[in-house]
Amino acid sequence: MTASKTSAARRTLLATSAAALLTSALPPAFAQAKVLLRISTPAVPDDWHAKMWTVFKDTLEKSAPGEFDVQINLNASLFKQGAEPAAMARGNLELTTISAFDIAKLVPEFSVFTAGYIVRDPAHQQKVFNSPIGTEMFKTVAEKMDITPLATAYLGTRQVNLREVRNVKTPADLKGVKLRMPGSKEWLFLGEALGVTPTPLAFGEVYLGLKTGTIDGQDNPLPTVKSAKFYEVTKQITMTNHLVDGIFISISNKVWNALGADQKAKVKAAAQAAAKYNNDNRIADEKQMVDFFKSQGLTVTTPDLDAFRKTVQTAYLNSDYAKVWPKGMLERINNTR
Ligand code: KDO
Repeated sequence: MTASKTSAARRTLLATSAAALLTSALPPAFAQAKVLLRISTPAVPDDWHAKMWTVFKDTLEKSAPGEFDVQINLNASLFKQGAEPAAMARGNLELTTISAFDIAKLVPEFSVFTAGYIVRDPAHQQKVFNSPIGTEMFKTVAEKMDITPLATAYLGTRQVNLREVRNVKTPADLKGVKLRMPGSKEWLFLGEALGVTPTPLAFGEVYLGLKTGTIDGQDNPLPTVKSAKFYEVTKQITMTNHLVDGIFISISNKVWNALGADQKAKVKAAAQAAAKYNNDNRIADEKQMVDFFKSQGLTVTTPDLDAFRKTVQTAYLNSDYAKVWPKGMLERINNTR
């Protein structure tokens, strides 16, 4: 071996052992690629179900330092509202919140949770989804949609929010009102059941629609009416309480199935911490929000709730949706206390 070849070999050896030293000095997570968790949601930054993703990220960073690369995308900036399940199926998205309406498109029996006046309140919602009902329904979701629901977040109780003051006592009083609903037939049916003329529009376009008058109103829980600033462009909130709405923090099975048992437990715990943060804050907020809207000059009215309940429930029970609800499911939900 010539002198120059010997010193080149020595340099290579030195470099290799330095790299080996560096690698062995690093925690194992840095030696491997981080697991990418891209999140997409239409939620606005000020909303609790947007802020909860930071809780998810921080919780996971504490329990599994350096193992996950959590990327939060709000305002539907990555995928438009409702397009998330398809993006997950294509492998372009790992995590999102899915509504019962999005699930019902692919798992028709889930439409029982899109029906008005079935889930009674946030506590009932948690009990239902943490009971065997949730386990069974989520199993079907995992099989048919290739996603795993990790936690149930309370979106809030949906109310009717109108541009102009109107005397609304019963569903008949909403006849002809162009009420914006998210754009799928399951959502539009909820609008029909309420007695309005449902008008599909993406969440991000609602503020302008209300401002310009292309729609007469929209329905959402009070915390969303505040965070998306719909109160600036509307004059009335009618407290119909028509849907105790839930969204499900869900992960694509493509990434879920590749995780170890320990990682799965940590991701699930982070999702549950995020949901709890959202739920506690939304529930507290809803309690004191009527005063806020009144202070902003809105009229807040209470309609004949029995009339709304009866009309909406009858519409669902007579619909094709009810035909595919699992036998006895409605009774089981009602009997969950
Ligand atoms: C909405 O578009 O009205 C809705 O409330 C529907 C929900 O399922 C959810 O998508 C929510 O918007 C967004 O997260 C924005 O708050």
